[in-house]
Formats: sequence, structure tokens, C-alpha cells
Amino acid sequence: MASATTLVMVVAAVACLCAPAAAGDGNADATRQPPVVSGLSFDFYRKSCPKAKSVVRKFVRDAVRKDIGLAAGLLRLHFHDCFVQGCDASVLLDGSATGPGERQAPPNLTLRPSAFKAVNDIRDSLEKACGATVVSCSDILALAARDSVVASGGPEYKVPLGRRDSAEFASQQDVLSGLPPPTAAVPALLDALAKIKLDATDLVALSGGHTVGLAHCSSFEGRLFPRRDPAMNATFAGRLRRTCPAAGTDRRTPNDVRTPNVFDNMYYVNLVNREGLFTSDQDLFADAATKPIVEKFAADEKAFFDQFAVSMVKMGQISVLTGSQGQVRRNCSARNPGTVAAGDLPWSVLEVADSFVF
Ligand SMILES: *[C@@H]1O[C@H](CO)[C@@H](O)[C@H](O)[C@H]1NC(C)=O
Ligand SMILES: *[C@@H]1O[C@H](CO)[C@@H](O)[C@H](O)[C@H]1NC(C)=O
Ligand SMILES: CC(=O)N[C@H]1CO[C@H](CO)[C@@H](O)[C@@H]1O
Repeated sequence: MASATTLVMVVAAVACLCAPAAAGDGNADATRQPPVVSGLSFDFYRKSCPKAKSVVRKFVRDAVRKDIGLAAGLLRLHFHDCFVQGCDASVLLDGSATGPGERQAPPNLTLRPSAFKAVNDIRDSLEKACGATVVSCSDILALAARDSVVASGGPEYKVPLGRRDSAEFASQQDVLSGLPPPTAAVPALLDALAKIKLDATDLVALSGGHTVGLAHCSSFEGRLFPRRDPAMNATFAGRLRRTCPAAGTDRRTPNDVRTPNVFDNMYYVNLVNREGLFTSDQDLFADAATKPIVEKFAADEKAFFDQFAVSMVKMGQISVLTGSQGQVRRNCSARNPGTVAAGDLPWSVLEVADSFVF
């Protein structure tokens, strides 16, 4: 088909520009691993729960085989967790700002509840294997995200472990300031990430998580109506309008139009072809701070995979609780009985949560 031909041409063109830079970096990944923060380690559960990693790996592999959409759901949970108040599993607390809360889920959000359920199922298996309060819910999120990436074709990487769970809900304010909307342009995205010490390369690499998953029309309809965003390819816009014929349509479409269920670098090829879905996607190819990184990842999947692994490890260590901080929850959806938490403000805004970038 015409689109396949165009794709090949664009990939070839970009590859010609960038191929030399990618040559011969065989063992570079290990040296580029970000430092492991104090209190975390790769073998944290070696004695207390030696099966922890294999239990999560097997569960996710089997579950993703049955429902590929779960991979995007689990990846997204870890993002949301880390971007708001640090990777402390606060996202899972029932009634938290981005958690499932009361039964107020709007239609078409079945993916997210299934990811929450998967985390609780994994926790039950780990309780049987190692005891009730051994493996933290925040570590489960980090492992399940990595295993979802691997199960859908993405890179393998090692996850530092030893995070503890928070007893505190994230505030509404934290959620809104931590997670920029998909209508945000690169300067606003960079500002939000700078607060948690992530840079332009991390932004581009982590956005590559959009290689899997679905997006609601509401997240990009501003680029179709009242008129097409000139940064969007007209043929692509025409196709999107068949799924989202008018503003306010409650439907979803794949984030990655080319290979929606495979974790690969096609997301960046889409951007080069002006087939990014969100403003926060397509602007990565317009802004001078990020465009060269997009071009590099579009031409060189290994470069994307290596950087994605590095950025995930960095993101996965944002403001973690370690040692005797926080707790290891018995139930990922509720803080342990008897725990007193300050500043509790449970609320539920799934509709808003669904329109975040990551
Ligand atoms: C838009 O995409 C179509 C189909 O992939 C392609 O034929 C066309 O040349 C693109 N238009 C522009 C302006 O790049
Ligand atoms: C875990 O906590 C949630 C929220 O409080 C509750 O609905 C659920 O029943 C609990 N699960 C178990 C197994 O206790
Ligand atoms: C894309 C998609 O799943 N759309 C569904 C959203 O939910 C409504 C009903 O709640 C369905 O009719 C759509 O097919």
C-alpha cells in the first residue's frame, strides 16, 4: 500500500543521515546505566523473596499474551505513579487522584481497571510465595512495567528494587502539576520534567511508550476540529476523522498507527511522517530541542531501546521511599490498617487522569 511505501522511503532517508553515529556501540549500555539511588539494589529480594522477579515476569507474560492492551495499561500505571509524588504506589490507593476510586469510570476505560486488577493478582501470588508484606506494590509496578515492555517486543533492562509504599494520597494539585496534558507543547513538557530531573532525551524516549496503547478522541480532537492542525498529515487526519467524526466523540484509536501492539520505534517514524496523535507527540518533531532525538530514534531502534531503558530506570527512582520510610502494603489498594496519614484528600477524577500525556 501507499503508506507502506512512504514509510520505507522515510526510514531510508533518515537512516542515511544518522546511521554512522549509531555504529559500533556494542557494550555501551552498561556504562550508561544511571546510578542506583541509595537504599535500592538489583538484588534487594535475593533472600526475602528470591522468586519475586520470576513471579511477576511469568504473570505479565501470560496476561499480556491474552490481552495485549494490558501492556500499555501496566506501563502507564508506573508512569503515573512516578510522575506524581514519586514511585510510591500512591496511584493504586483506592480513592486516590488517579486510582480507580469509586465506580465513576466513564465508558471505554476498561483497560485501566484491568491493570489495577493485574497488580493485585501479582501481589496475591507474591504473598503466597514469600509472605504478606515482603514485596512492595511500588516495586511490583516497576517490574510489571518492565515486563510489559519486554512482553510486547521492547528492550530488557534491570530494575533497581527496594521501594516502599506511601500511606499518603497524592493531592489533586500534585497530580495536575505533575502530569502535563496531551495538548502541551515541548517547552511545557520540559518544564514539568525538569522538576523531577528528567531532560529532553528522557522526554523523547519516555514518550516512545506511546508505541503501544489506545488514546481517546478527546485527547487529540483539538487537532482535528474546527480545522486540522497544519502539523498533522492530511491523509492521517482524514483517517482519524472516521474514528472521531466530531468533537466530543467517545471512542479510542491506537497511539501508534503503524504497529499498535508492538513495542518498537515506529512511534518516531510516525512523528517524522506527521502522524503523531497528540500535540505533545508531534511537537517533539517540531521543537529544535527534541527534533534531532526523534530523528535518531526513528532511524535507529537500538538507540531508542538503549535510551528507553536508561530513562525508565531514572524515572523509576524518582523520590522513592526506602529503608524504614513508608510501608509495604498488604493490599495495594489500601494503606495498612492502623496507619495514620496526614493531609488525606481522596478524590476521583478518572476522566482527567485519562487525558494526561503519559
Ligand atoms: C501524508 O501521508 C500520505 C500517506 O502516507 C502521503 O501519501 C502524503 O504524501 C503525506 N503528505 C505530506 C504532505 O507529507
Ligand atoms: C483491598 O482494599 C480495597 C480498598 O479498600 C478493598 O476494596 C478490597 O476488598 C481489599 N482486598 C482485600 C483482598 O482485602
Ligand atoms: C472504541 C470503543 O471502545 N468505543 C466504545 C465506547 O463505549 C461505547 C459504549 O459505552 C461503545 O459503543 C463504543 O464502541
